[in-house]
Amino acid sequence: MSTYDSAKAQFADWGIDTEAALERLKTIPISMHCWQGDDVVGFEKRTGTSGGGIQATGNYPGRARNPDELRADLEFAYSMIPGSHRLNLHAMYLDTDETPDRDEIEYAHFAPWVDWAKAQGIGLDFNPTFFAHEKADDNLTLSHPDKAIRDFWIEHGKRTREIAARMGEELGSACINNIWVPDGYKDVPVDRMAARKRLQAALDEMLAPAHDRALLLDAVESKLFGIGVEACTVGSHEFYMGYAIRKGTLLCLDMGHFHPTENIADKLSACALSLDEILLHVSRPMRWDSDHVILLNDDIQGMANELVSGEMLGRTHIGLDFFDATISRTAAWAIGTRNMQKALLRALLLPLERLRKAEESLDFSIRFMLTEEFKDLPFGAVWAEFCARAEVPAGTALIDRLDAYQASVSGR
Ligand code: RNT
Ligand code: ZN
Repeated sequence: MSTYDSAKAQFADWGIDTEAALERLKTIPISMHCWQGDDVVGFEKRTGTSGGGIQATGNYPGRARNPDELRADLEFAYSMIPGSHRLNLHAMYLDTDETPDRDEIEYAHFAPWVDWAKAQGIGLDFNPTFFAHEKADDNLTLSHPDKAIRDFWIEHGKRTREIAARMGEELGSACINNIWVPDGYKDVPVDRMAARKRLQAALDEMLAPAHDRALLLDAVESKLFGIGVEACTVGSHEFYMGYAIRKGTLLCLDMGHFHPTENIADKLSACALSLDEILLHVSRPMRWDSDHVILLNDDIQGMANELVSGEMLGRTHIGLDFFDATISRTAAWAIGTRNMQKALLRALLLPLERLRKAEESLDFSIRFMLTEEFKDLPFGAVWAEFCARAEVPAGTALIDRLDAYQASVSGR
């Protein structure tokens, strides 16, 4: 009997069909973020400033310096990840010899990405870039008191929506355009209301042009605090939660954007009752919004369990948001994305019916015994089978491949 067949039999003893779990896992796309590949630098041919509190730490060799290098790295990373996924692109990753400012970008500047995505058979997601620009140096963009600066960023946002809608059309799959602005104050502001009213009005204007939801899905992402915005973030969770419900946009829950002791998995069902669709930025905050590469830890597992038990997979879009420049960037993508998939697989293999029954009948002893005893089941064998069927390596073979690729790019 093969290792997988033996695992399959063990799960079957608990009434769980591993084949059904594997089939389901195949259908769940993960939107991999382009910015892990180059430390959130982007390809604008202008001297950008980092700004917005977004900065990768480390100087590991092999950073992608241009779109071709980034695409080569992405192709390799996808080939190490079972299943079919998406790419999440930021507007600062344009691929053109032209030098448009943020309020001048057009679809043509991103067309090479779409051609590539078509050839790869993957969908694209998109983001306006409201940081790393001199007009964001005050850590204020859409809520800036200066109307000219607000208008500049509104125009940027409108253009990204047009570009995203065209991407969705070309690829036959709705493109999520996720809005995150760094706006906030280092020290205690006097008029939070005024700032929030400006942000609200700017968002209204940016989102006014109607687009087909089959092509474009707008999302808004909140944050609690960050470097330089310790006292107040204009686009806080409450701000965007209300905004998304009123305007019918997606709400993006970034796992690093809450107080470090908050449980983001717990928020899913609570938010989902008032929202049609949700976007996740799966990330790992360590003491603060540090964007560490995700581990297969309790936070990630808790999120996957909620997605499955709350039946929210059909309306939750899973995106990743981490960046670490102290390790191989392609390994970060491959291992991080695989961790999300492993968590989903484990969630799909849970004895949910029995657990639910125990909880409904207030038999918390059985619930406790089941969850803990279940941890001994051979999940690894089912995961290895998933990789083998997708012709993707696992174990030492995976490590050898990741290591060899890193060696091939470390001379950059
Ligand atoms: C920043 C947000 C945002 C960014 C990316 C690059 O705190 O998490 O999602 O990480 O847009
Ligand atoms: Zn995020």
